[in-house]
Amino acid sequence: ENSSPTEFDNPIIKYDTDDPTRKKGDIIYTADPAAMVKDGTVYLYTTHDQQYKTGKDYRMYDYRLWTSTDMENWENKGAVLEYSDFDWARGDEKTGNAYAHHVVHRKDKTGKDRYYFYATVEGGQTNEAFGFSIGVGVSDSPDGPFEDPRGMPMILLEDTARHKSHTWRNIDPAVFIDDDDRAYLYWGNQQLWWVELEPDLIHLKGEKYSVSDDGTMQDRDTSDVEIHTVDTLPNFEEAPYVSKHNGLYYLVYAAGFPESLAYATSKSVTGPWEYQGIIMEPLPNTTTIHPAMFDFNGATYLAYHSAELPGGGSYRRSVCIDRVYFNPDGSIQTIKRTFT
Ligand code: FUB
Repeated sequence: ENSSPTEFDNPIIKYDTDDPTRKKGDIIYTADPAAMVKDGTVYLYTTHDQQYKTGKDYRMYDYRLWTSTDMENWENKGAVLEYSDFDWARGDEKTGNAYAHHVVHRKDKTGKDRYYFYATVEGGQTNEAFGFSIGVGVSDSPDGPFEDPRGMPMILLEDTARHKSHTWRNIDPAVFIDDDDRAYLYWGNQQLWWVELEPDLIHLKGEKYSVSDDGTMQDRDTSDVEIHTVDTLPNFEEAPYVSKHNGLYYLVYAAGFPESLAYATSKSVTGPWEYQGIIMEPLPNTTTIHPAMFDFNGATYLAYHSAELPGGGSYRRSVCIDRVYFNPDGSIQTIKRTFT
């Protein structure tokens, strides 16, 4: 219990430097936390808000990594992936391109560690349409570099055209690997979708394709891929995150707008998901909240973002962490925010 803090110096990420003489200009705005735990270390991957103070939309170019072994001290590992690392990404210095992401780890058949970075990036549509796609980068190190083994996105506008047809519907990937080693990708804005992944974690189950000389895919065909929807989550807005605690599956998500934090539970990773309620109300200065729920050293934590640093706002957010406490029936208590 000593190693599981109950209060946090929120927001936990404030500066883009470890130099103790830091200045106001060293403030970094981070959002959309995704946690990966491995060998006694928490790897917290965040997006990076680079909007000017008065800007009216997201400007996001790279993904940042912060690591901790005690949940109190965070080491700044810098940018580990940029939107332009995807050849198919589209954007320029005026547009934001790197939305929320998720990172998982698995050993390959030879026992080698592999890290899979699922990212939301604009571009890569088959018909040159504007819109967000979900792509994947793979690395043998948690801090990258991540390389795109597909050469094209995993999820395109055409895959979800039947529901909620706006161009930012395919955002916010969350991958969960179940105890039987089967893996699932969840994502969506205003509609939650999920699909099973192939054991290689880079193809959708049932996806057909041929491979070109450089090993990347071409002629992608997803007509045999089963894309499921989850329709039991009231006010589902975005940012799904699936985890398992004490034998029960939890799906936390951003609900409504401005966003609250809601959750559902299930006995199976494929649902049905039973709505359980709101555990955090909208936060100061930001319309979004983007949760990640994870275990570390025997305790459960919630990472999310507020916008409470000087100059903060909906496009200049800050990652926070607080503890999650379960009731005996598995329900989650309202999250108590802490500031040390
Ligand atoms: O950070 C950009 C977008 O805002 C994310 O993809 C959403 O989850 C919301 O936090």
